[in-house]
Amino acid sequence: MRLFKERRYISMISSERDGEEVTLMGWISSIRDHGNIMFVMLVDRDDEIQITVKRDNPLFTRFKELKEHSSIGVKGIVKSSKNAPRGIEIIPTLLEVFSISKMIPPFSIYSKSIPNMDLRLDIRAIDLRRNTLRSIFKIRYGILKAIREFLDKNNFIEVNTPKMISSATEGGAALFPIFYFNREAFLAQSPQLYKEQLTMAFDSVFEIAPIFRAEPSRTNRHLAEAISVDVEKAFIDYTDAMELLEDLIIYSIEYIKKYNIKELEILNIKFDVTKPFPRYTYTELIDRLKEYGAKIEWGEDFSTENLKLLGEMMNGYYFITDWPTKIKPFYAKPKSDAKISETFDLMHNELEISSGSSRINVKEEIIERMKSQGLNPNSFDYHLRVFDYGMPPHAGFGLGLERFLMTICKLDNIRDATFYPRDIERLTP
Ligand code: AMO
Repeated sequence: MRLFKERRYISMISSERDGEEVTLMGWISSIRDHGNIMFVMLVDRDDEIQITVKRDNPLFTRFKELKEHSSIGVKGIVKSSKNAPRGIEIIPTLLEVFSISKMIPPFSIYSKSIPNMDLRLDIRAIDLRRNTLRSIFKIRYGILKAIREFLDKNNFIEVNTPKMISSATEGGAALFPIFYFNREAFLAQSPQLYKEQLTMAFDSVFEIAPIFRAEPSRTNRHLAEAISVDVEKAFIDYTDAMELLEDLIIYSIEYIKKYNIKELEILNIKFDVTKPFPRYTYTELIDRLKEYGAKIEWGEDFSTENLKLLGEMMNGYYFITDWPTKIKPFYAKPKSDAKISETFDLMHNELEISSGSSRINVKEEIIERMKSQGLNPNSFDYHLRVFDYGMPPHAGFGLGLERFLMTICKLDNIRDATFYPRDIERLTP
């Protein structure tokens, strides 16, 4: 269609184009009808513009029939106007109606008050027209571009690993079983073992892909399907991996500060993030929590209440290092004092956004660790096999993309950091 070819984005229209004829596409965000004059706001993916239709305009009666959310194309003359938003308006000369909306959403996507999450998710594509949400997802895209650019500059290559797998990597509880032809298989909880293997061929690898966790409870920080940024590198240990992760976080923040200025303004976000991020050992924090009167013993994972307490003590990003070996996965490398491991979590206040470790690269040691966690080494034969061919020392981390985005955009609910959230109660849309 000719009209489509002529299309301009609203953000390209400014008072410099005064008098020019332009073609715009989008949907109607609001209509103000004053009898003899109508103001129709047209939005597209990044901006909004006023279309002013007076009674003497031949299109007046056709504009009268339109409803909010309808999708239209408009050809018109750009006119400077002091009273219009952004100082410009469009005087229409042609109207193409693509789709008249039949329903009014059960909430206004333009109001500041945020309606019930489930109501919004039921018509997510409409909810995503909300300016704040569109800003969040543009920042998400900025972060993805930054991560790829950063890792590319550091000589990583992007890989893809199977999402249908035969055995658990992150503990058995949170697995999704699936039918795989005539046998049982699982959705991958992480690309852990594959990314480790790939360091044998490529040295430095990363993957940005879904991970699946059958989380039994509905919380504001867990999804059943999340995106993980997995990074793995040969010939480094967990201290190098922490530095790499820290640099990746800083690089991403600098990137969006440069390329997402408008979105950061809409969300009213300012950053004050510098490195190095503070590093605390697990043992240090247990002692601190105990001083605070918290109920926790060395060897236990932090409960939600204890994480809240930690969140109150901290300000921004920090690492928790050197975790008890027994509460970390079998592939994490124990220190010379085998009770403690070369592991870390990157936290932001009370939220864990990444975890990583030096990995075991000796077959007998990893078999030992599997057994001590009640896992059957035979079901990992496909993985253990490659240890016989020169497995290098290596380390890496998994960064939860949605959780990272939550810390950037200051979101309380992880559902606003993903397009179509999946949780125990939600499998649609
Ligand atoms: P872990 O299980 O800690 O480690 O996961 C890594 C990061 O992924 C994110 N994440 C989640 N985000 C949303 N919903 C979930 N249900 C969810 N589960 C995990 C978190 C978390 O910090 N293989 C290791 C990583 C490694 O050692 O390289 C792993 O999967 O942000």
